[in-house]
Amino acid sequence: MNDNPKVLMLMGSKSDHDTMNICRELLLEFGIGVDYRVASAHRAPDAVAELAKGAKERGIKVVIAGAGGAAHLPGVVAAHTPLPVLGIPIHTSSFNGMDSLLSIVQMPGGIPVSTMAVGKAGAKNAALFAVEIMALADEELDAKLADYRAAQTEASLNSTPPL
Ligand code: RP5
Repeated sequence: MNDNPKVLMLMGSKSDHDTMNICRELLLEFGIGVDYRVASAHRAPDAVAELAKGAKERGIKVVIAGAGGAAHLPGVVAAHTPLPVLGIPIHTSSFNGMDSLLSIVQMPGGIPVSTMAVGKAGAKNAALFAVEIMALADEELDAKLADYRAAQTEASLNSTPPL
């Protein structure tokens, strides 16, 4: 939990933490407060609805939801809030995350969820996507994002193939 969270991060199970924490840590690097919780759409549906319904009023700007398998959490959250919802499909041992991906991506028209890549790349990109959204109205954050991108480009150009 954080004093002034701008991003609400929900995951279906504590078993999603290793992936979701990549996102949390990157948001914290950008100085963005995060409310980080387990809230399962199936095991605790009323709590999920309550968190989603109250998010905007308490100053949350973006919701990031990660789930695996029958991954209904991002869609259920989106049904209860007008805030942008980013979905992270957790990698699964049963179907390599294809189950999570299809559960999150195929939303009915009218209730959008922005679906990230499966697994750790998706967690990283969810953080960056949230930063991009918030940077539209925050010049300081916009400058941090530009620095991040420049450093990433430099690191990429300076890297060499491991021959
Ligand atoms: C989903 O079921 C969770 O998001 C998790 O990825 C998956 C398995 O949960 P556990 O059985 O490990 O708690 O709801």
